[in-house]
Amino acid sequence: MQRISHIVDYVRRGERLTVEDAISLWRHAPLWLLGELATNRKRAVSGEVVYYNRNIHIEPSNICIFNCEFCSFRRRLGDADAWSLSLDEIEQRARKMAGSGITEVHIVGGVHPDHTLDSYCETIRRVKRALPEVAIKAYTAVEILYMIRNAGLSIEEGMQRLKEAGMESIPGGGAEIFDEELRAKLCPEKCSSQEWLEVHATAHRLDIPTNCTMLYGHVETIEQRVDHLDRLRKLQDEAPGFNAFIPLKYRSRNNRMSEIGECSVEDDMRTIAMSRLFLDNIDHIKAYWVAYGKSVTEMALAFGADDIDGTIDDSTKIYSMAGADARPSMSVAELEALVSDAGFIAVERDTHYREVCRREADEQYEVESNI
Ligand code: V47
Repeated sequence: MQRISHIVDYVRRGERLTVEDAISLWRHAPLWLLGELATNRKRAVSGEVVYYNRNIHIEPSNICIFNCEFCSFRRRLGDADAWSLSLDEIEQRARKMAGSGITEVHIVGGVHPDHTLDSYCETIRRVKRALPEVAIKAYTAVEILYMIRNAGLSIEEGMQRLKEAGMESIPGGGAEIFDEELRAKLCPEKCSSQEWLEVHATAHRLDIPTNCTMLYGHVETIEQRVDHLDRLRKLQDEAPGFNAFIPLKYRSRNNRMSEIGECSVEDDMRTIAMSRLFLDNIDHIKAYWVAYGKSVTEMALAFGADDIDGTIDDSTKIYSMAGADARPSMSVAELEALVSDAGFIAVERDTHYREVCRREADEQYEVESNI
């Protein structure tokens, strides 16, 4: 405990946690103390504010050439419940949302063997054509690497093409867990940790902001979690551009690791708090309500999270297929109530964490300059 109080003292002073001390704090600090420390850090970054957005996901296909142990979403070409949307269907889906006030479309799916860089770019253009005002957050590093390699381009060249097509930011998926030995067991076919980091570093150098994630609560150790956070923190020091970190709780239904079950809510809270404390150079920690459910998300706001994601409008299947809420959807009133019930002020943000100010009468919105 003496060692812990030394760590707590320097964390309170705002100094950077070392890897070794982060492991000790994670293991031994009482939960209430992690909540207090993380909330103080959160307040220094975003005050009393907790962000949400108005968004939908488009998942063009669940067909994937990879077969990760934890994935409940993936199907093989020809499976009865596989789907693949045509470009027209994607555009129609986007068009249905015209006038709804959404500010972001998150596009991500399986790595389909027939999709190419051109078809990925065309997907973005079609969504942009239907919803010109909306920001496109598209494709995990895993999808990006596959399409760019197949096109015979460098990461930078491929990314430029996606940017020209209208991709404004990149979501954080595909990071899973960086530890090479564990990654080889969980998702051996996926891009390496080094490659994932390289895609995000290249995006940052091209002024494309990205998010980052960690899949936790399966068979990884605390050391492997801290190692994962450490690699993200180093990248952000070298090539800043991560907007948000999203700890993704492993959900156990309908996949090959189901027998492991799910980690406790206490583990979720410790993970959120430690992410806030360790990642001193990433402003936003997102408690993704679709993965956690509403009550755990509300609790996460007492452990340093300052973002809960958005309205979703029943547009993503990744978590429902793994055992979470079957039809994820939240109204703006519900999102705002969740935040105010936790004692914070709900603020609608856009993809770049700028406050969205709406004029009630016509639902027009303006974005405030950087906050
Ligand atoms: O990379 C897959 C994870 C990720 C399971 O950037 C699972 O704003 C838990 O990255 N249990 C995709 N997780 C989702 C993602 C995401 C979601 C919301 C917002 C953002 C953002 C990014 O989902 C995958 C993988 O790590 N995943 N299967 C599972 N059974």
